[in-house]
Amino acid sequence: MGTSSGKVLPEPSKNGYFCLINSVVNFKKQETDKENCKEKQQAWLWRRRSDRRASRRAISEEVKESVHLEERMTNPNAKFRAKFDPRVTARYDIKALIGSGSFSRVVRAEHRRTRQPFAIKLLEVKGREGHEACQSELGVLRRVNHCNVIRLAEVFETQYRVYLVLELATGGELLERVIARGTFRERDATKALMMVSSGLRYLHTLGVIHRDLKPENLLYYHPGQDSRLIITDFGLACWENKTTVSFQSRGDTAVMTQDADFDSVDVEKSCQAKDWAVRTLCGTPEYLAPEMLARRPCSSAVDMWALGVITYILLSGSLPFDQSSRPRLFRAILRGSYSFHGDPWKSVSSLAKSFIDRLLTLEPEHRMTAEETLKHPWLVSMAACSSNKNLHRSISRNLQRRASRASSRCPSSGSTPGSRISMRSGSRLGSGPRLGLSDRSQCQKIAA
Ligand code: PIT
Repeated sequence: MGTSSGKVLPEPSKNGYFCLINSVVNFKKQETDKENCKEKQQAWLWRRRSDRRASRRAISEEVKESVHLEERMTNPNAKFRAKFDPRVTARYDIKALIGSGSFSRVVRAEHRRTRQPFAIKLLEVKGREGHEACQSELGVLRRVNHCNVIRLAEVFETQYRVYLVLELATGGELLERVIARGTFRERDATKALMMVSSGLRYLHTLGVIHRDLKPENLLYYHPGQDSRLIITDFGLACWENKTTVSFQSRGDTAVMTQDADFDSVDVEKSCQAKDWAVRTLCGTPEYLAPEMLARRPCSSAVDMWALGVITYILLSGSLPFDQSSRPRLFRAILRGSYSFHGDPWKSVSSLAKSFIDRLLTLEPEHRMTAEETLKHPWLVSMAACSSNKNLHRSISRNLQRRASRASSRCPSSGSTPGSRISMRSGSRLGSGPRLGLSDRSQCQKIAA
């Protein structure tokens, strides 16, 4: 490193030296050869200059290469920078990798002209399946505009990659913040849930079902106390069929049937039976609604079930359905068998428990809607009449316990069922599993 093209010059070609010596020797003696040699000299000088230029180019390439190598060794971000289309890098300065999976990466970037920060999600799209999944995600993102839902600024598409320029959320995941605080009371839970419910009410009114609601998909916009909470990751989202979309079992294959007029293209693209496999085979089944497991009609109520699971976690640091094997876990979900036993449930108000019960209701038609959650007395009062007990110690202890159990069961992937209270960056719990982006992308691969 540090080689400068001015100091280390390339060896001139033998021909070049030969011509020079030749011309010096003969210069005075043979006037007649003067013109001849002049031409040769010029040719040599030209060659020498071009040799030098070529060598300089070679050196500068070498220097560049070694700079790249060193950058790659010292800066892990250099590798993914190369993955960006020049159109994207012309407009955005790629700063750092903030999340990655098998087919997607999220980077922090800065708009070169306005200096405004953004998150760019890079999706590797392969084959028809990949394109369709991506178009469906894009279709949803292009239409949403709400303070509790991630906003899309622009999109760049190439044959094999799609770049989603999104608003940048820097406040961390919901559970990260719970852990980071010294205190956590029911009131704090209601604040967060109000924002999620508000985002969900908006999505459901629009006809969007998120279908992958979990704590790691809920990000704070900024690190301040008053930050809004944002719903992200629409990779499994679909448009709700206002009539009925049902899955009928035909042997091993589930077939989607639809009753009446609706935007069949979108629904067909996203609400396919294969999504069931995606969610159950390698997704996060702890948040799956019973009707999804039973392959019954799927509606926005599946998000409300997931919100019930999230509320349970938020107040206790543990999962309502926490069986160590998938068959047992699925059975528990299908029966709706959960309890409020153990720490810290004794200290949690019955209003909060009623909120959870109204969400973890087996029949989707009887489950609270997003609109109804916002009218539930626990949320409306912001837990004013509820327990003011600091639940922080029990919550973090339960989360910590789960993280260490998960990592001892499956140290590398953390993909054992029952291990899924995850934080994308896992910074606080250290050994906790990291799902989120990587998990979903992997599933799309398996399902395709
Ligand atoms: C951020 C910060 C961050 C992740 C994201 C955004 C990801 C957002 C996202 C991911 C999706 C999607 C929509 C948004 O469909 O750490 O600002 O898969």
